[in-house]
Amino acid sequence: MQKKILDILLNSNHFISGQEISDMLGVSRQAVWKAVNSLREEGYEIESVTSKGYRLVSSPAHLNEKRLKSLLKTKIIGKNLIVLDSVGSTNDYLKRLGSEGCENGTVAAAREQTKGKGRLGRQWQTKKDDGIAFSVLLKPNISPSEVSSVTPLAGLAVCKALREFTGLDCFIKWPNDVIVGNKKLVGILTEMSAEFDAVEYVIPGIGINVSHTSFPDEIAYKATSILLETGRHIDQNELLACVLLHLENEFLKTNLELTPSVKEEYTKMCATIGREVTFKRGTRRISGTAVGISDKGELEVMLSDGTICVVNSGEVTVQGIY
Ligand code: BT5
Repeated sequence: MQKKILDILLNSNHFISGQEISDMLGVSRQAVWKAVNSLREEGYEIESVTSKGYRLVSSPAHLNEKRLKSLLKTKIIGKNLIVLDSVGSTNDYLKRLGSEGCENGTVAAAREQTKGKGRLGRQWQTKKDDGIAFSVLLKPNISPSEVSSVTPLAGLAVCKALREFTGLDCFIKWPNDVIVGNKKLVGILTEMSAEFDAVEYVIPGIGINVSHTSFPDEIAYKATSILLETGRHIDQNELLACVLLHLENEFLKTNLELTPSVKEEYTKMCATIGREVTFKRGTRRISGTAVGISDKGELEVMLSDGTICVVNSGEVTVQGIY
């Protein structure tokens, strides 16, 4: 009923009376009034003027399950969608569902994370409604060694979606960031559960900085948001619908394989490739030029003697980026 009233309001650019709506839907005016109030509680701004009726002024810009569902164009990713007001970590939340047999493609998103996780025990920090935090449950028929393609594919999808949606000149910083200039806009943390040679589930978790006007001191020099970069407030539901569509395209296109054409696209969008990088091998620090990614998503680095070294840990320093 709320959904039907919302559709009517979305499709009319003038006032529409409570009587007209109640006639269209065959419900009482009291029921219309109640549903309008519920929509207001969800963040829809609805003007009501005596003798004219109702008019939709604005939709909620923060994550909202109903609105996001109405915008989704995906077939699998997000068909089962959960939007939480607050959660420790969307990755942890989805891991629980994953081990309870929840379906492939389930998405859990949250307006707030109280224990947002980065890699290696680090933190992912955002305040309520400043950023989008979400995770996707994938149940692919691949072996654990093939799971390393998920982060590059997610990075590629998010980078494409952000370019399309915001017009920003975003790039991927191997292995798991999307950056603008030399600041981080997105972080990705992929976790999995596997037994012997079978993957039970893989969960890419993605944090996008949207409406931050500032960051805590310790990350301020290397973090940025869409608002800071564009000066524009955007609807998080529209952005997430766009990101999920791109994720579905990348994940389904190649059954999670990094095919030559995917690698070519990745290389064009990767800020790390073509730069001087430094990484650790045992106790030695080695420098070289990043030249590409392997079929497993590892960074290929050319050393001064022309040999190619493959790096799979994220602890690579890139000259010119944080
Ligand atoms: C990441 O780790 O960048 C992975 C972040 C993944 C976050 C998503 S949100 C949804 C899902 N649920 C979770 O609990 N996590 C995922 P890493 O490469 O280790 O980078 C972490 C580092 O980035 C921190 O140590 C800070 O230096 C910095 N950082 C923290 N919060 C940031 C932010 N909002 N923007 C930019 N940088 C940030």
